[in-house]
Amino acid sequence: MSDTHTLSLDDAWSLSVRILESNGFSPDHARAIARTIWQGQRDECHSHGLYRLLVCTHTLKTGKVSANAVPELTDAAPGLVRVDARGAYSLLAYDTGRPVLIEKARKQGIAALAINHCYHFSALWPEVEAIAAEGLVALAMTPSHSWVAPHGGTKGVFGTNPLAFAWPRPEGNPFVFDFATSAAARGEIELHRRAGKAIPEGWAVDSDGQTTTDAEAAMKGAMLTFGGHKGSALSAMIELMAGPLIGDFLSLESQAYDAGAGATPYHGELILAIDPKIFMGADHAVHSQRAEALFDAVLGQGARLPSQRRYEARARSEASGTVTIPQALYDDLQALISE
Ligand code: NDP
Ligand code: PYC
Repeated sequence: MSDTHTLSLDDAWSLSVRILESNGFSPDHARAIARTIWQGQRDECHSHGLYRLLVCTHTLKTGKVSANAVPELTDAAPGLVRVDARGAYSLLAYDTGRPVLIEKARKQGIAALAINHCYHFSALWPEVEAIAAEGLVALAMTPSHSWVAPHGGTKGVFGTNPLAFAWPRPEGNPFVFDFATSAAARGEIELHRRAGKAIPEGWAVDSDGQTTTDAEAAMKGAMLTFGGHKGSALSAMIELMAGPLIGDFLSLESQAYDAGAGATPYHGELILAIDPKIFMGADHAVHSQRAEALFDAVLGQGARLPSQRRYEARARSEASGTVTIPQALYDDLQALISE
């Protein structure tokens, strides 16, 4: 028997919605969650693709996340829209706040969306890409659980704290990067554990503070930041900007709130949108071309842009109309369908 399973893109969508709805998520939440999971799988971001259905349904079973809370939007200031997710996953809150964020950024050049009281499991690139599709520059960040040791330490303080950025381009896909500020996303370690594979050195230390390549020991110990003290400082910035600044939890507080349930992290998210037409002024087209020269200088020497792999994966999935996942994951997903 093959150790992989191929599904059509349509079946990946309907399987995701069916699992989420049959486990109790409201249709609106199920669709908002399924959209980001489906996009992740389509772009071969396996740590935030169909695998996350296991995480979302587990979190629902812990009784922590709301399956049906309706997000509450507040127009907090000319440059700030807040959406209270009211204890649900972040995606519906993001969908609720994005149109107002875009309108505000277009009106005054820059605006922020603060999402509060949300469970957050998703990749951030779908969010910044959606804002770039409107011609705006976007930056998004969020804490998680305190799995990551500060540079020089061995105990978790920071989350895996992703940072995502999108820059709209005159032609084609936007320039997008999206990375955890840990050496790798927690999801990558989870996938290594599921596959019984060793993790690379430099990702984590065990509970005695010793470097480890054992995924299980890494999950019990502490993850490490990317780029040493630089990733550590960026991670601290994300804690502050998407934590206390917006009146929400740090990763340490999210971990304490979890109280061993093993649920998705619970905290806030900060998303900024900038209208380049307002910032660049009358010479917008000229400055936009200068940005293109930067990308040409990268590509011209054989280096690649971030998201190039992802866009190629997207084109491949769309051409074949399919996605492929491990058979063991497919079996686990089938077991999640409750009638
Ligand atoms: P990766 O290290 O796989 O990739 C990070 C970024 O670097 C991507 O934009 C990637 O583009 C780019 N990149 C990779 N290799 C190169 C290269 N050789 N040259 C140029 N660019 C390159 O991601 P992470 O493991 O750090 O994160 C994975 C996902 O996990 C992210 O989407 C993140 O949002 C999510 N996450 C979510 C969290 C949450 O709390 N919600 C917490 C932590 C992570 P490409 O994709 O094209 O390779
Ligand atoms: O992969 O680090 C991760 C992660 C944390 C929360 C969601 N994904």
